[in-house]
Amino acid sequence: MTVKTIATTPYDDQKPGTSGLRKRVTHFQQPNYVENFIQSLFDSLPGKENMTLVIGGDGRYFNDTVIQIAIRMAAANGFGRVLVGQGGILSTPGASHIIRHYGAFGGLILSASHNPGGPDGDFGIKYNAANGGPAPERITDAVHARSLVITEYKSVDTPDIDLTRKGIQSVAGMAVEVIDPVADYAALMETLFDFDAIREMFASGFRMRFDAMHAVTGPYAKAIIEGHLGAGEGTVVNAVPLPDFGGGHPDPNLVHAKELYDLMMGPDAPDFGAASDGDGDRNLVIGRGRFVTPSDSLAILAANAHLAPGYARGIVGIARSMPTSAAADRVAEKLGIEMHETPTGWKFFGNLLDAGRVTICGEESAGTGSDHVREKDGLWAVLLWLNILAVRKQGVDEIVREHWARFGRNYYSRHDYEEIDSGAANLLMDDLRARLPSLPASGLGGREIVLADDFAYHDPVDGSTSSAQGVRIGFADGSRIVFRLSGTGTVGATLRVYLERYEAPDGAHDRDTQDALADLIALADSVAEIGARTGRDAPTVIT
Ligand code: VG1
Ligand code: CO
Repeated sequence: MTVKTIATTPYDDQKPGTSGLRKRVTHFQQPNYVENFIQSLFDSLPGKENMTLVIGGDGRYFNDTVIQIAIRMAAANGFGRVLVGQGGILSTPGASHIIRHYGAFGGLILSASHNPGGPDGDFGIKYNAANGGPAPERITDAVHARSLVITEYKSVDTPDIDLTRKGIQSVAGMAVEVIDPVADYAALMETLFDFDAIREMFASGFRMRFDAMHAVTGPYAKAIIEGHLGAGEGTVVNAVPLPDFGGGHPDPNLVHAKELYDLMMGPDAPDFGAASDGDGDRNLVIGRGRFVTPSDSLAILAANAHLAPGYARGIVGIARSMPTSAAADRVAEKLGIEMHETPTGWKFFGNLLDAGRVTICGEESAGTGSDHVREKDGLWAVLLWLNILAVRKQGVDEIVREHWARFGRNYYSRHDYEEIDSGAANLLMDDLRARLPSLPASGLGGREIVLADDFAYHDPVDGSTSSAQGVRIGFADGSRIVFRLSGTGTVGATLRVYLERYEAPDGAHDRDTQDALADLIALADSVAEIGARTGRDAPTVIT
């Protein structure tokens, strides 16, 4: 094998964010931009020689180009084997499972998740370690440091491999195996859930719609929900992954999955509606006439997980990201199990899962998952819901209401201000942080303040500290406002404001969410001067 060493010059903007390196496709297309990042990563991975690397992505534009580059560079950098999904396809949770299942050294997942695709859309590269989870900050910091000083990268001169053909091919002596992206994942799901019970539910007339949003979950959902579980053909819509997601925005929220939402709220609603995002790690769950907020979904799944065979012995603990509502905390309290609050991003759950401290994790951004992989898993959440519905033989709305009656309801909403000026956004956060110590002792808007800080996380497993993870202002009545800047946006800055209010089990659970949060929304604007500093009089997206 002849390894070529090619001279390059560093870029100064290759710092991985919440979920890998994410930029416009055109940005990635700059000379050596991809090569620099991958070489910086490989340079930061001691012990990779002769090991297995998993590669796959969500099928978006530029996916196959980067896969070919990555395969050649893996060969030149001494990897022993590459496993790549057929057609270049691997969902994020699918890749996590493949890494674990085959004992790989790690994996490259090519995705910008829910961001739009196509030549003018976004692209991204994430690295997951041997546990199947997103690289911890220790690795991403090393990659960033390396990217600032890199002078050369390594590759080999070989033709592209045929990604359509399953089986083993060779690239400069390194074995490249093209694998079925779905089969191993489907087999894993079958070990966790009662497929017979769910099959029976479908056979007795239960109807569902799953919107794959022309993204990576299509083939997985078709094979599992229509194939294994016998839901009628056509249950999974928009099932073929397209390079530009059909021009849509593969974000399963009430804005971008509006068609599904409207169907579920209308007279012809099936029993259950669900959707997933670009790379398959997020989920949207809607019952007939009832949208389930991701924070509630986490709590309900945790409270009912024991109904699925994979969790029949109960769960050992729950973790949620800091901005996620405290609904799950009440479940953990009742079950008498550990509860952890981590910074935003799945990488912070890895240590807790590896150490066996928690079984179920979730984020307010529609991510839920368990210790079966080390990523959030959209289809997993949908299948767990189906399993619960099959066992409880109740509708989604009824289950949600019973949950509130038992644990109380956490009214919850996130307000995003997208593409605002980065300078103004940073200044807003800096000034807010600086003002925290001088917030009036009497409280805000008649509410007594019990907590005002910039969240810092102390990992109980490895002892590391991650600071500046978001400003939180907590009130005595259990309500809370959180402010943070997104780490996944690609243009300007995105300010996220998270609002939450607790209503006890015997309280009013039927209020409109924005109404129930109205005074907190006004308070958030006045304390952070959002309108004045961003020039916006309303959020871009409300979820
Ligand atoms: C967002 C979400 C966060 C999620 C991350 C990656 O990050 O808020 O909860 O983990 O996206 O999800 P941020 O920094 O923009 O708030 V995905 O589905 O893009 O891998
Ligand atoms: Co995603």
